[in-house]
Amino acid sequence: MKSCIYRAMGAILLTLSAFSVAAEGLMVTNPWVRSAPPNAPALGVFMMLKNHSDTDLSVVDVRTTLEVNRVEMHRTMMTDDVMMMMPQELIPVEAHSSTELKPGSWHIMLIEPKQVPKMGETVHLTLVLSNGFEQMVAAVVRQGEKMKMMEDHSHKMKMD
Ligand SMILES: [Cu+2]
Repeated sequence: MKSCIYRAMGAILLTLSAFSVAAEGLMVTNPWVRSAPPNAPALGVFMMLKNHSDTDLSVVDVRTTLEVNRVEMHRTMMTDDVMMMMPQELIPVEAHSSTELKPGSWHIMLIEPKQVPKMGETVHLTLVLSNGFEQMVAAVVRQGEKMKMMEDHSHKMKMD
């Protein structure tokens, strides 16, 4: 009798975990890469990340099929009246919350692309999440708003 109940509970737990698989990732909307001249030293990638789960998540690593020197996660912040891009260990997306990667804020940076993709081309990225889930994102190259020329990433900051 007892084992029967346990078995039933086990079945319910299995069902629940099967359902939660769908919620392991983040909802990604409007991923895009800012178009850049062919000799650009770095490319900015932006998107909206939504976490509909009950668990705080974060992006802990980013890979791309584009040939680049490396991929970094950045946050542009105002320090002593100067806009600076600071490399980040992760991009947090709290439970039932969202984090927008946008110019002047959080963003992903593709450093030293061997070949800069053209307008309209797609860049494939993999977001590695804190729960081990890996999420594919296809970001289209398009023109950024003309604001914030300072955002165009001179990358003179210290990288350690
Ligand atoms: Cu940057």
